[in-house]
Amino acid sequence: KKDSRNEEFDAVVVGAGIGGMRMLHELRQLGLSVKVIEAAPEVGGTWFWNRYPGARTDSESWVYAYSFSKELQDEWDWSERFATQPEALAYLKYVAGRFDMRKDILFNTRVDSAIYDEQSNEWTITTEQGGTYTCKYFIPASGLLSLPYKPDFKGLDNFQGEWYVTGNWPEEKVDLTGKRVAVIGTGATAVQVIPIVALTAEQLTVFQRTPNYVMPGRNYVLTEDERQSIRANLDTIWAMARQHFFGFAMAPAGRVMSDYPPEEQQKILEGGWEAGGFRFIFETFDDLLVNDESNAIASEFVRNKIRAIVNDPATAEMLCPKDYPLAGKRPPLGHFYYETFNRDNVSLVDVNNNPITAISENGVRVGNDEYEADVIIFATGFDAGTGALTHMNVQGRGGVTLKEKWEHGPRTHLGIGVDAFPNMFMISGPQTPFANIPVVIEGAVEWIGQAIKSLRDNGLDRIEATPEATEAWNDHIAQIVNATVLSKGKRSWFFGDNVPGKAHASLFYFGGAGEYRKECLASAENNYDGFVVD
Ligand code: NA7
Repeated sequence: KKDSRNEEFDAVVVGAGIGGMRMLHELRQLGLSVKVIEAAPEVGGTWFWNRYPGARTDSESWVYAYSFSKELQDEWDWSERFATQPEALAYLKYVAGRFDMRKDILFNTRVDSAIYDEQSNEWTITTEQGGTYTCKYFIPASGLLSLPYKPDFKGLDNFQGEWYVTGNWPEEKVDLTGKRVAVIGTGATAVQVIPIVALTAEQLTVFQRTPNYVMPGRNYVLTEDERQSIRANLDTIWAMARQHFFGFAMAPAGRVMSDYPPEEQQKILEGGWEAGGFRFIFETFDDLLVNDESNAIASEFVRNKIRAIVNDPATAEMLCPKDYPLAGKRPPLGHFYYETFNRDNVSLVDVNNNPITAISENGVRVGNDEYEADVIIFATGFDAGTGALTHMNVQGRGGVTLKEKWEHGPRTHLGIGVDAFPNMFMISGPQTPFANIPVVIEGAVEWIGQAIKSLRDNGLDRIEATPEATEAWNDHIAQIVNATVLSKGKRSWFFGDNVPGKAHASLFYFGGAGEYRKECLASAENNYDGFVVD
């Protein structure tokens, strides 16, 4: 059934995940009329689609949440240190109900195009379902990791078994009991999938191209005492998270590696390893991401842990990353990940030098070898940062599209605006920080809300990034990332290197979420420096 509505709003937001929902709330507070357009039948974004076994947050649950409402924080209890996908989704559904959001969300609707008209200074959004919506402010909150990437292996059509993509996992339960399962990929997603699938599958074969430095998650159930203590300290927790480089409620370690003798270094690293999660990186030494020697010591520490955990020495060596530093790729959090390779029903296949050549009728083909499987799970990542945006037909002034504009990598100012795209504000757009996402989102949403309010209060109706500011932001981003180990990874999706043909460019601002917030506020305080407002 075609939806031939033509409706007008102050703002159209794309996506009802963490970003779109939060934006809706902010704009309503300002009294704007808003329509949120969402492809799924429910809110949740990432947490709606990524229902694969083992999916959970890698941020501690109490900071993987909204901070805008004291009541909401009082009402909600997290049950574990790292929330499971069902719990993260339940939270977002609760928020949608609590703030009566669904009445402004159009579900099961996918945006096809968003076109700016200079004469009317309006955006026209069309959907695949045939609807047309005009608005002044176009706000994509379409996600930084929302368009799954699946390699184009030949032969998949002939595969006799079932296959799944983790980022688009079916709502119905997938029963893997007694099946021979192949998992392709060993990124943050696969690292969550593998230990859970291993528990029920008859046989699990993992195809690894690049090994990762997997940090132990050390998840636990929160006790009532812990929950009360978190609640009592929320102001401090959020203040810490807003200042932290990656948006976590962690304080700097206050020390660097070279100030300590080797035995002390190992003791401190051991403490971080025991603390679990990203605390190994952020609470041990402050120079792991910027000093090659410090990083090398921490990287070797992780390799030695892998060697100690994994019984078979050949498998252990295969699991050890050797040709790039810790944090050169996004480090996954594991929940008994390395231990899983000690199970009799789990095997690891190195496809770095011998790539997967095809999917056959019976399984995965690597050169002349065939690995039989009843089920193949593609945990092969996302077209990160820009993918969701360039796959919509977004046209700015003069008909230029985001896709054309970003052919050689994204160009934005503050990751929020793009020159030639007036009144478009991106949430979690490329060139914003990659960090604990809700913290980054809330900062962006507040900034966008203030910008719109400021336009309105001053009788203005257009804001647009300047080309000069856009180039400067791009240079700034490149300079920062080159001073860190993040630029020394292999096929890192931080740089678009995981998708064949995608331009190599930093998709994120790695100067720290706290610094980023300051840069955004400085622009606003300086009459929206870097933007033309008229
Ligand atoms: P990632 O981190 O991009 O992982 C994808 C994995 O798939 C990675 O191990 C890839 O190996 C592997 N891959 C991709 N293409 C192939 C081919 N052709 N052959 C073999 N292996 C392949 O995605 P995730 O979903 O795990 O994580 C993304 C983020 O989402 C995560 O960090 C969280 O922030 C949420 P490669 O490393 O490219 O050699």
